[in-house]
Formats: sequence, C-alpha cells, structure tokens
Amino acid sequence: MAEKSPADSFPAGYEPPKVWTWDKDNGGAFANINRPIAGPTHEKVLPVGKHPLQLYSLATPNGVKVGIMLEELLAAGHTGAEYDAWLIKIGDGDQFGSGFVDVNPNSKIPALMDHSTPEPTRVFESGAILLYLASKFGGAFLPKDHKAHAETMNWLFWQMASAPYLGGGFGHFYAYAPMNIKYAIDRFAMEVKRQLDVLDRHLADNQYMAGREYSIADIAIWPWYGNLAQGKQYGDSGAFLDVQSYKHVQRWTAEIAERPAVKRGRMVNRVQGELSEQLHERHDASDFDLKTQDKIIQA
Ligand SMILES: N[C@@H](CCC(=O)N[C@@H](CS)C(=O)NCC(=O)O)C(=O)O
Repeated sequence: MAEKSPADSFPAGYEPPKVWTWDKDNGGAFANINRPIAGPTHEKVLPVGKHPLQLYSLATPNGVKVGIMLEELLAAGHTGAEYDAWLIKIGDGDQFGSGFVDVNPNSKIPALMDHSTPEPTRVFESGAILLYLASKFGGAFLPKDHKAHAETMNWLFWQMASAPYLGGGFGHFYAYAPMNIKYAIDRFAMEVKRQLDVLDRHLADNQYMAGREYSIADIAIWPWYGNLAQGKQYGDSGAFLDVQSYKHVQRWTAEIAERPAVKRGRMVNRVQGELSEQLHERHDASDFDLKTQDKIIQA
C-alpha cells in the first residue's frame, strides 16, 4: 500500500505546517480564553471568607461535583464542611489570575483551599477534591466494604477519564466548534453512546455506581451523564443521542436529582438558567433561601 502523504490524511484541506502556530481567532466558542501556555495573565488576589473551606468554582459539571459533595457532607452532619464558594468566571479569564493559579496551576475550576490545616492546603482536580473531602471527613461517601470501595474508585477514575470525550470531544464538536465536522461529531457521538451503554448496563444491576451505597462515584458521574440524560447539555443533544433509551441511566438520574443536597449543590456558583436556581456565591446555609439571583434582583 502506498505511503500516505499528509494531504491524504487531511482530505478536508488542512495540511499541518511543520511547526504548529497559535491561531488566536480560530472562531471556536472558547477562542478568547484558550491558550497554549500556562501561568497567570494578571495579578489578582483571591477572596477568603470566614469558613475553613474556600471553594473557587463555577457550576459546570466539574464544578457542580464539589458543591454537591460539600452539601452532602453538611447534610450528613459534618459541620466542619462549612464553606465559602466564590465565583470564578472562566469566560472572563478569572482562572488565569495569579491567586487562582497559585491554587490550581492548571487554571481550571474547581479549586479548593483548606484553611483548617496548620498550613493552608490547596486541592485541585475535581476527583482529587472529592477524595480529599471524603478522607477528611472520616471516609464519608466512600464505602468501607472492600468490594464497594474498589468499585467507587473504579467508577470515579472512569469518570475522570471518560468525561473529556463527552465535554471536550462530543460537546465541543456538536455545540461549540465554528463548523460542523461530520467525522468529529460521529466519532465522539459513537463514544458517548458507548459510555451511556456502559453506565446503563451497570445501573441495570446496581442502584448506585458502587452498588447499594451512594458514593463519590455518583457525585462525580451525575453532573456529567445525569445532566446529559436530562437533556440539559449541549442544546438538543438529548434527542440526537436518544438519551431516553438508556432506561437505567434515566432511573438513576431521576433518583439522585431528588436528593436535597444535590438540589442545593447544583445551584452553587451557577450563572445560567432559572434565576431562582442561581446562587452566585455561597457563604451561609441560608443563602439558598435568601441570596438566589431572583431574590437579589427583587431587593
Ligand atoms: N480534570 C479537571 C477538569 C476541569 C475543567 O476542565 N474545568 C473547566 C470547566 S468544566 C475549566 O475550568 N475550563 C477553563 C479553561 O479551560 O480555561 C477536573 O476534573 O477538575
């Protein structure tokens, strides 16, 4: 078989140059914030509130995980999990402020500072934050049973590895890319449907991801795949991916959506949707009743 030339590999007409250069205006939805270099772009000190835990986040699926975990911990009686949640507007580039980069050198939300330790402890990567909080609070939402514990880890790491295909792959090319590329949409729709089927088959025999016990694996997976199953992600992608056909994912999604801590957690640092469900900053349990955007605008 003849060797492929670069032109054969890129029939859409793009022939990569020898060395890649940054096209700042590539037309993508996030062209204004995406950069090929790390580090801060500006000096900005992060605010610190009165509670031991300081969350710097936004209610994207990765951000929502931590709001839910903290609300679940408080609901379970762990008063040490009181927290201040500060809004990081990633569309405005807040993740590149010097204070935020000190907490997360990867410039992505969510990021957490624990001020209850002798030296403040920084925690970044949502999976690491869930594990940090679970172990800080005596193994909360981390099953003790050997098999269930292993299953929790399996599915927690499954989520961390799988969701980039959903968000960065399917979501990006279906909803955000400046042009529809059939190859890319097909490639990632196929993978996301495979992932939904993986979940559906598992949830056919298991109430929760780790079995009978609700765990940090559910807390990690629900904001991504539950949101998708509810048709709340990437425009009309629910119909496109036929999410209703994944019956067991639908059952699990609906059950978790009813948890009071989940209802509260998904409001934290939310800047889209119903005003009554947007709590831009959270500093006190009463904020869910008193400080949502509808109340703030009324006042
Ligand atoms: N693996 C990371 C992913 C975090 C992530 O991708 N966060 C996005 C929002 S969902 C972000 O901050 N994006 C801003 C940017 O890329 O500049 C985690 O789980 O914490």
